[in-house]
Amino acid sequence: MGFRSDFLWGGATAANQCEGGYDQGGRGLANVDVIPTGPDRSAIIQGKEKMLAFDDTHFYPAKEAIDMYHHYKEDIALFAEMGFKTYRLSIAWTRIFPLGDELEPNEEGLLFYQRLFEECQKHGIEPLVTITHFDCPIHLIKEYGGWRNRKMLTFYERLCRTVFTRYKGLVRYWLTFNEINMILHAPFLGAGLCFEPGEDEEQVKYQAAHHELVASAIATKIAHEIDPENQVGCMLAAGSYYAFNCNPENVWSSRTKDRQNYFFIDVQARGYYPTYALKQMEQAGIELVTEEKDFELLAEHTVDFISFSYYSSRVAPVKDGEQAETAGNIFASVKNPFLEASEWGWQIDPLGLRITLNDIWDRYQKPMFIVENGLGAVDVPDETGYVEDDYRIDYLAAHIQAMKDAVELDGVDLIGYNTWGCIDLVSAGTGEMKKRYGFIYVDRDNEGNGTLKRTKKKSFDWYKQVIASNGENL
Ligand code: P53
Repeated sequence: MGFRSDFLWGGATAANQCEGGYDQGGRGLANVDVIPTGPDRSAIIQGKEKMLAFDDTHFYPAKEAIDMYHHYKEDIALFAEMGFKTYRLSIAWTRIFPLGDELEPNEEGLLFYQRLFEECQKHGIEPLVTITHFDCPIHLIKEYGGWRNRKMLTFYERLCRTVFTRYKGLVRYWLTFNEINMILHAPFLGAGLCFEPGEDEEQVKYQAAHHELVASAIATKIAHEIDPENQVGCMLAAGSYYAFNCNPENVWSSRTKDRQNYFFIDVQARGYYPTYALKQMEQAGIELVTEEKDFELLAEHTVDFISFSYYSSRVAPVKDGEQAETAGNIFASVKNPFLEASEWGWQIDPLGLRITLNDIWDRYQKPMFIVENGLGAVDVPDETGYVEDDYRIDYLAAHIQAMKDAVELDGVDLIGYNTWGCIDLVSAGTGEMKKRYGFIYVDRDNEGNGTLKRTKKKSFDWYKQVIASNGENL
């Protein structure tokens, strides 16, 4: 009983939130570089305000981040010390194709990840690589409008072919798009979309989504052709919706909200547009421009496994609508009175993870991989830099227990678990450093001050023994 013996314990990061070195090694600029901290961030992420270059009045945390570009050996050694079986990271598109539409890749960028993967291999760590984690080259946004343009398929295919070929034998696990449903909530992050005034945003978002879905199928096809050992997954920002109460209207509302997110995974896992989505688009007047071969690609190249992030369950909007909303999350949710929340207002619900695992398993019957989970909190180090983060241990222990229940009591097929931000990094939602998830403290603050020194937190040794006991000692 318990987790499978080859269970993939580990942690996750994304290039733009940890690497820094934004102008090193011939790297080009991406959307994620030019998103500042502060009050303008949210409108930019949603594509409602345009920022496609740096200005003097904002702070851009991704430029240096935690400088993993220069610290990766030290950081991977620390992951290995915890016993990581896997490390999820993303490649920065603009390190490999600085503009995005070149015919030839940038060798220096390719070499950077080659060395990083070799470092993983040296420590017996299996990399899990997200091909795009919210990044889109700025040039492709300016020149083509990001994923609204069908030409993105060609550029993405070239990126995939390049990395699958180059890293054959070093990488076997791939994710095509991070949190693909995020395109609906944060379209500048999800697809490099900036909207023009008066534009039909839903039309643009679903057209871009279609392009990403087809691109994902093409990536899956090529990955399998280049190396039959390759395993390709989709990636959902998950967290099942609850109905606020048993009013059938509210139950229906929660079903509708779940489907909005599952739509993407339905296509990637089953290979066709679900009927409810076709009907909803028709009713909303959304007309997709598609090609015949798109549907063949979708049908023939479904994903090998389903990966997802889970931070919280959600509560669907209420018909008679007097209920308070939770704070601090791109996903709007009605506040659940039965749950406590993090300092950022994200509600904490371990049983919700068991529910979500069961929902996804029942829906797809494909192996699942939790690739993000964790608690963003303010850590206060003592004079030596040590953080006693019992609150983080409590959160993770409760979620691992819930996941164990789903495996042992419900029989879901789960292949791995990665905590988010296993080393402190820049928050995607807010751009803060203060919102920390790591087992490893990084000395850097919201304004970019600090020595970048890495220090193990209390949770470091705790997670080490969780892995060593294959999840038995929580
Ligand atoms: P931060 C919102 C809701 C669910 C997942 O988020 C989200 C977000 C974005 O805020 O994104 C994922 O850093 C994402 C990571 C991100 C992580 O959640 O805002 O894949 O890039 O850092 C946590 O606390």
